[in-house]
Amino acid sequence: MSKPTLVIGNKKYSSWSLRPWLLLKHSGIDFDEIRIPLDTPEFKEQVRQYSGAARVPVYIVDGHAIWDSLAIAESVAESHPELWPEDPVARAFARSMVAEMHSGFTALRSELPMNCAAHGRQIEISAAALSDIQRIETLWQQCAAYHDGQGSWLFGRFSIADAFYAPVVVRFQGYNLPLHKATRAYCDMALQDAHLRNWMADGEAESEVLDIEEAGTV
Ligand SMILES: N[C@@H](CCC(=O)N[C@@H](CS)C(=O)NCC(=O)O)C(=O)O
Repeated sequence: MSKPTLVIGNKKYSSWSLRPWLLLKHSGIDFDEIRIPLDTPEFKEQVRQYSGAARVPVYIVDGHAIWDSLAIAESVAESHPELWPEDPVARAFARSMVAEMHSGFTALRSELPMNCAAHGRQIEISAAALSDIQRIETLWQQCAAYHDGQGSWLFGRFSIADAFYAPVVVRFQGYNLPLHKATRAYCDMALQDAHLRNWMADGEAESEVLDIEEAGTV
């Protein structure tokens, strides 16, 4: 059997690519990476070789493509059930907040692009983006009720919820935002994670600059 492959976009900007990449790393799965830079004339043609949806990420296992970050996460969790909290109530909460991330937070996502090269930038945000941030802070606080007592991630051990909110951690360190102490503590812990640090370092080293993803002032 060949090694699985994850097709990703720019590490600097591709928040949807970061999610499966991080959970694969935390699962100890050995995989190859194919990086297709976003926003180029060739992007669609290149990514269509792997998925008709023409978006990254795409995960290829035994020649079969799994596209969309949530489908990849659920597929990986079939052989790595520890990626979800063990307790069914905690697991349902984790699944709900992952689904909410996957389908929502549009103001946050459009006004505060994930940018691994941004650190503490000044930015003006709308009431809608502030409301998204407050909702995320509430969710993170609510996770404490389901903590398994084993670590500092949202549910204790690292889970798909941490992978799905990792781009939010990158955003929260990228822009100067009014955040609760508990939010900062979770972000500081996550930013110490060796895998997330590697991704961010690779992203920061990338030479492409996409104006549409650049927000805030240094
Ligand atoms: N729902 C998809 C979203 C994937 C997505 O929008 N990926 C972006 C990069 S972060 C992309 O491929 N953009 C290129 C395009 O839409 O042309 C997922 O969860 O994987």
